[in-house]
Amino acid sequence: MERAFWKEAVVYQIYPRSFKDSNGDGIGDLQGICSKLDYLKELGVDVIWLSPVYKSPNDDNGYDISDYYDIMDEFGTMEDWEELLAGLHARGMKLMMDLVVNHSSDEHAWFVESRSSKDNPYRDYYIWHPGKEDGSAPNNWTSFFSGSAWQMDEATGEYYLHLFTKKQPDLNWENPKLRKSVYDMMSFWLDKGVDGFRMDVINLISKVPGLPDDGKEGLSDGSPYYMNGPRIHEFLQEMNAQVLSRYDVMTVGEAPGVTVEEAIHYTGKDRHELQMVFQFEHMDVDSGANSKWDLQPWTLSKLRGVLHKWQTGLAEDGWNSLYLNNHDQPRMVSRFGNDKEYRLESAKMLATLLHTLKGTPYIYQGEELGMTNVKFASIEEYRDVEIHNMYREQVVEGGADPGTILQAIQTKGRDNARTPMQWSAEANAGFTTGTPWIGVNPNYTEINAEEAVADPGSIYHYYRQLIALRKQNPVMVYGDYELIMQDHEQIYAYTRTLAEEKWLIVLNFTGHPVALELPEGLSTEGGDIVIANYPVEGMDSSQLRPFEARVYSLK
Ligand code: TEU
Ligand code: CA
Repeated sequence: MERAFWKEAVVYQIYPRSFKDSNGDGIGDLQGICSKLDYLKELGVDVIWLSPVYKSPNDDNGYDISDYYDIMDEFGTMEDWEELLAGLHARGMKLMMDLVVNHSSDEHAWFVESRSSKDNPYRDYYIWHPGKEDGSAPNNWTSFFSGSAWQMDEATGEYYLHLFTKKQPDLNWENPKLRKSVYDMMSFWLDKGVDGFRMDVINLISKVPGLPDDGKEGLSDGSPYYMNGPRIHEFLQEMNAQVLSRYDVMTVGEAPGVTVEEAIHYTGKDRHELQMVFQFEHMDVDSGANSKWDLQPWTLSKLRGVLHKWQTGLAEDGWNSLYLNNHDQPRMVSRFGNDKEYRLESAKMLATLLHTLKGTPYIYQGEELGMTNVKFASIEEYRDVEIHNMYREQVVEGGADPGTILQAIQTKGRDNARTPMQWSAEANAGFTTGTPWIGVNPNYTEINAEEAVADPGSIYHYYRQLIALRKQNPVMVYGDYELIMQDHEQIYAYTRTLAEEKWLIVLNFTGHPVALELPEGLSTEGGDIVIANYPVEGMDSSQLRPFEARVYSLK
């Protein structure tokens, strides 16, 4: 067991646009965050991961960066950012910045140069290709955000690659000059005192040479040709040698499509690449084979199967990141809990899972309040480019039933996570004095931070307790994970063991009481409850109540 700060830490993700508006323009900003630092400190989190705050035309809310060295106008100035960093450091917290270097904005100076002529010195900062003989796109890859991943550019008559929107051209990592530019930029921020990076879709940066496709007619998934591509480990090791190893930093790479075997290559002790990756397998348990919009019921067996595989897969080498939602996912309590009859219980149960699996927990803003999915009644109320592109493709061009598609958006759309943080029962949930850039979830009158902080039984206080427990109990961080009752259809149960200390975690994933029968050799007799989401008084050791969660320290 090698101890490390980043294993013991709890991370809190801020999506700045939706966190807190300080000047009434309806958009969250850096001064807004500065005004909430004591709230974060009270919660007890150690690290803030800040979604992008760099200059951006906001085609994808900051994930399209037009200047990596400057701050987005709507969010404030470099001075505001420095104040934020100093405020965090003064409170003993750290700051992880989002590093978005698979692509930039098409408004970045590099791209403006690159597209201007074929012999421009920045031409090879991006991925250009002539069309096929008939003038069609170079290959059949789809963009993550609908349609082809290629866009024809009139200036030079060639196509450029964009795995995300047209306004997010992919950077060419084959070009050593581009790599050097990225490393210089990372050093700039690290020299300013940044404590780490969350790296956006970092496992997509290496594309198979020649950019082949699967030969099928029509658009097709190109991910086999760019996910965990041929030079990915070389690039990350180079980045590590040239930048990361010179600083004491925390790193997590977002890695859609990553397998356990690959994750060990990214995060293994002797690999000198990253500390953690965000894997996506547990986010796929309620999707059909083709798309996240193809709604499928999830089962506990499926969810547990994935989590268990990752727990055991990274037990010896590598390290897990743990998350149940973020700015791209629906709210966890609406997805895996019950946001109606058992919102409180199920949010706490899921929080227990998040904090007692082995790995580093990542909390997404509002999760600690049990914020829920929103149900906007019409497509016009949604803001996300992914949602609008998909709607256009499916409904406007494809003739799909608008009601069915709207339901998929209400269930899976990214805007579920992006409604303003609910601070109080005041107008606009206390997020802004102006008109919020996206609608506030109408349930803010009941679900908000002011209420939660005042109520000792709230989800917020349960998170505080879990975070505090982590600081006092190394078993929560370093204890070995072992699954028990592996086929149970309602209960997820496991133990964590470190030397003499053995914890038992039992989680009822249903809205019904369920009998609790521990396997032979395990007994809660004489054990203590470490934390639970129902009062300890009246606890029946033979039964779990709806969404009940208990953590025992066994004797
Ligand atoms: O997301 C990349 C990604 O693969 C997904 O999470 C994606 O947003 C989701 O599957 C869509 O269904 C990252 C960022 O987290 C996301 O916000 C950006 O839009 C995207 O990269 C492009 O930068
Ligand atoms: Ca603002």
